[in-house]
Amino acid sequence: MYINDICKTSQVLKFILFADDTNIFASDIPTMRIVTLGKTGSGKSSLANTLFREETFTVNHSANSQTQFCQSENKIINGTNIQLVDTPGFFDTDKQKDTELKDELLKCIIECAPGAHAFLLTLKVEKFTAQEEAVVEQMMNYFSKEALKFTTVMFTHGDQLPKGMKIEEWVKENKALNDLVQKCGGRCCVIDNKYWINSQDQYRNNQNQIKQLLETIYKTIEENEGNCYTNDLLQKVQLMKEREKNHKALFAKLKKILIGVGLGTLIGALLGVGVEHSEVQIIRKCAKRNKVNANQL
Ligand SMILES: Nc1nc2c(ncn2[C@@H]2O[C@H](COP(=O)(O)OP(=O)(O)OP(=O)(O)O)[C@@H](O)[C@H]2O)c(=O)[nH]1
Ligand SMILES: [Mg+2]
Repeated sequence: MYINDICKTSQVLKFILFADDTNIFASDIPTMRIVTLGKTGSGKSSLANTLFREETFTVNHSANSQTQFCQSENKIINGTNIQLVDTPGFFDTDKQKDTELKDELLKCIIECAPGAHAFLLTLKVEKFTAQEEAVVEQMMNYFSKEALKFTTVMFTHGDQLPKGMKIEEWVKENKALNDLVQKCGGRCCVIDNKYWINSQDQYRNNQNQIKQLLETIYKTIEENEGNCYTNDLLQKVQLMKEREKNHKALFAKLKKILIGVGLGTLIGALLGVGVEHSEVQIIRKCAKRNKVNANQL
């Protein structure tokens, strides 16, 4: 059962929010697909762990290393089967890593198909320099207008927020940040994966903030009439997924088809930029060039 089957009324929404997670089987309940996105080290995996309330996702503590793989895990939270796809820093500009990242992005596309119900774009609460602004601008180039309707800006390192200040007030102090949040329908939340664990201050408390985040996501789903973000390519991958249940085999098949397709093109496939027209055509051309049956896609 998918979210759109059940998420149409606010009564059902309340059921989801306050359900008891024990004695629920994953197959009986809706699946909500969430994808973390953002720069390396912005706290994507830590946020995923805070949401899951356990150390499921790999966090990088070393300054030099970074997650090179996409990790997809499921957990029932508040009566919803959450499938969380944690991604590496797809928006980093290290060209040498493009080949590895491309494989990971392909895995992410397979896990996400037919599409995500929510994208969590993570940024740190920190001084928003011209360099940060440029990174955000670059990221925004990949988000289609449609994908932005499913995106929430998630600020990590909330402890850096000046005392007594709410995240919305802090965001308003910087035009570029404010514009970004407005592009995402004003949806933003704050968390501190390290310091807001058992805080007495209700605002600076992770569990309270996770509740806010889930409410924001449920509201987003309701606004999107229960649908996930999808496009032609993601739907085709979903059809392939239904035919080929083994994701490793499907990955090998898609990889063969997509030799020569650039990382940027694949990010576009996940987030919709150009996907309605050029992405699918480019991929079909590649399939032809790589002598793979394009009808597989
Ligand atoms: N103080 C503080 N540290 C955090 C927070 N979130 C993450 N960190 C730390 O920041 C570092 C990177 O965190 P990750 O969760 O691995 O970041 P990431 O975005 O997944 O990084 P990549 O997977 O490499 O792209 C780790 O040392 C975390 O402990 C936060 O909210 N507050
Ligand atoms: Mg990570």
